[in-house]
Amino acid sequence: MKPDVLVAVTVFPEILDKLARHFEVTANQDDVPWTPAELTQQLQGMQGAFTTGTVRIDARLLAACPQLKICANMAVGYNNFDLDAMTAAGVLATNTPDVLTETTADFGFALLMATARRITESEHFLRAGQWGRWRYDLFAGAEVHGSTLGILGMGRIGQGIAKRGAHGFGMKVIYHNRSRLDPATEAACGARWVSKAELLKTCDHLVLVLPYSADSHHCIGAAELAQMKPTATLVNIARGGIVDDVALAAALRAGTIAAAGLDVFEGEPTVHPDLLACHNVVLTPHIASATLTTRRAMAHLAADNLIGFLVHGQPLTPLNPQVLAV
Ligand code: 8YV
Repeated sequence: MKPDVLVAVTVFPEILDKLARHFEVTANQDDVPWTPAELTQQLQGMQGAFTTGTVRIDARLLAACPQLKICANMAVGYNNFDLDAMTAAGVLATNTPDVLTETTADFGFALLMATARRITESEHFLRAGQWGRWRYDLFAGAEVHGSTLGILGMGRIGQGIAKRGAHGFGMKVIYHNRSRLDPATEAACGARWVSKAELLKTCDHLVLVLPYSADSHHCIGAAELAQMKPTATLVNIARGGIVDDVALAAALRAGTIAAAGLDVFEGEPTVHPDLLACHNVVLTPHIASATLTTRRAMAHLAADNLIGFLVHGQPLTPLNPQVLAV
């Protein structure tokens, strides 16, 4: 008998075909937003779940779904998983590292450029018919090449952004991370480790690429923004909640920093009205990994984790491999 698998979000049809070769598949191709109770209901009898960052897996759900063996996230971030609860319940968690690194780093850089050079703000001005004449300071932004790029969090995506900045744009790259990179990797990234305080006060552009956790919650708030240069830009492609959005909007209004580029938000898809009211912020709907090639690769990796584990006993990218040893 084929194991039962729930695909909790809409995916490429080819992924459903692939999964159907191994599993009895229940899909959510209409993208119905399930409440936790509805998700629990849908998961009854399922051994596997295909999830993304919007699907919360916690202790209460796990207790109600004792037959569940694996949740395969189509995302590298996994703060939607209570990993400790999953491990305690013997449920394997997997994510999709590596396949999105370069695409997400490209987007981080695109957001930095758009923010520093005021691209969307000037487009809105033009579309609104406000462009009357050339002016020497019309939408004058911040220099990117040769400036100082700060990176908070220095995993694979952070390193990709560092390389783009150092080698493509001749930027001085500084970073802060709990653990320092080894000297060879630092050299390859053209990056130098500094304290968080030095990072905040020195950089011209700060990109956030750290995972969300209780430790990183609001790690950029009013106090941190106040340490930055008034000409600085802030880019968040990591997770909502890492930045205090209300404090950021206040800083953007007050000119504490010059501009921000945000792909992620606290409480998304709702965006705080204070941010929507700011002209000096570029806002995108959590699309840093969104090229069809990369999203396809992520979806295949998540599906391959389900097949690898439920059919062959061997997942590709487990987050809690201790579950396999039991
Ligand atoms: C995903 C992401 O598209 O991989 C991640 O962690 O943030 C994005 O690439 C998103 O999480 C899907 O929910």
